Amino acid sequence: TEGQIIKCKAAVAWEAGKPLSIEDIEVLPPRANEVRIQIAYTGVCHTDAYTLSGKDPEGAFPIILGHEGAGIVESVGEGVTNVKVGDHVVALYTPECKECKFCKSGKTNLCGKIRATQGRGLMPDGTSRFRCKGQDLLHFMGCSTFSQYTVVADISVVAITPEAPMDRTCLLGCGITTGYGAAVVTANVEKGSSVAIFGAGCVGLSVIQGAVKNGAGRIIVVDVNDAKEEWAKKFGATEFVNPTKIGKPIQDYLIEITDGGLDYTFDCTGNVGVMRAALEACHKGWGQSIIIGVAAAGQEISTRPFQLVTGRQWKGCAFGGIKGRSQLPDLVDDYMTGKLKVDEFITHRKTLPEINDAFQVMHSGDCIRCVIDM
Ligand code: NAD
Ligand code: AHE
Ligand code: ZN
Repeated sequence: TEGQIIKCKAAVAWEAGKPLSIEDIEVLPPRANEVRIQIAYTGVCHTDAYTLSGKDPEGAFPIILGHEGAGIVESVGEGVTNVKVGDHVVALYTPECKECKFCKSGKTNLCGKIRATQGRGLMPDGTSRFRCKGQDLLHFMGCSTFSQYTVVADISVVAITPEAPMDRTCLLGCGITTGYGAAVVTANVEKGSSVAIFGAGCVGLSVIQGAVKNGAGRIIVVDVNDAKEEWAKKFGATEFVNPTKIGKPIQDYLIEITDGGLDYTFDCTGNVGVMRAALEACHKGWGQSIIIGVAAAGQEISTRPFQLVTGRQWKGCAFGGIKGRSQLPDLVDDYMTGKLKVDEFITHRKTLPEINDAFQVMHSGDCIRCVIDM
């Protein structure tokens, strides 16, 4: 199939707010510095639902969504040296070119090389590799894993050990890595410190896992869904609070029970009111609040500047601050040696024709991650 157009199935989002439709599509061969991947499994992340809803300012249609995928390299374009045909890979929505100002800064995992075209749903040369019914389809977050075959930039892919089961490693493409990295890399939670995590979905549970790894003392989980208490405790949370059942603002409650506030707080909800509460629940003088949740277009955060004047810090991260090509293989190894939980996050499994059901269960509240067998 090298150098040829591949015909396969993909879940196409023709317009905002409508279910995906399974279509026969054409996937063009990879051009220079591009990689064509046969996707084996993909997770469905809350961000896919967010963009499908039409609330993402960068969301455009028709598009092939999905950014949490693992698969096998089918062919590579000219000049590709980091992966080869047959490699088992994870797609990276946060690429790593290792040569731009961002990559060389040592201060961020964001890479600037292809961000502009990625945001417009195009390959780095400004064109698409997907065709359906006579028209081009857009790429999503440089990944488009809701297709049996996809094409990505070579800097947007990392090879991992073929021993690792791809129906698990796909989840390292977003949710698990994001929360774990936010605790371990972005916050770098110290031993004995106190942590509060708002929202116990895949991302929040992964923050717990990172906080446990770094030896945090108190790990308090805040969620409006009582069913998340059991989940939170299973991952190592020491306490659970339902903010609707305490009769006062959650930040006041947390400050009371922690003698002045938390060392670290994390927003894993995407709700700007929660983000404010998370910042204000931080300890005066040093508490840090990390925003992970993605808020809808037009939403803004606010607090009294006095909160920052008195030493609280507001931060945020994408993909947990993890550099995909440099650091993801180590996370996969941690999974293989039993040091990183992954299997525990999978509550549902579906096939590609059932992908709309995955969006349904995601909104139901009892789904942590649904893995799609492509
Ligand atoms: P999820 O829907 O599975 O989990 C969200 C949790 O928050 C749920 O348990 C829900 O009950 C809880 N919640 C909702 N409102 C709440 C409130 N007011 N107070 C407390 N808890 C509340 O979602 P997820 O897949 O874990 O993703 C979480 C967020 O992170 C989403 O906004 C997603 O778009 C974003 N995200 C960001 C990145 C990144 O790189 N920054 C990566 C992945 C996901
Ligand atoms: N396009 C949106 C922002 C969406 C967003 O923040 N995406 C995160 C990843 S969420 C993964 O589930 C991200 O990586 N952001 C950094 C980046 O460069 O996009 C908007 O508001 O425009
Ligand atoms: Zn995601």
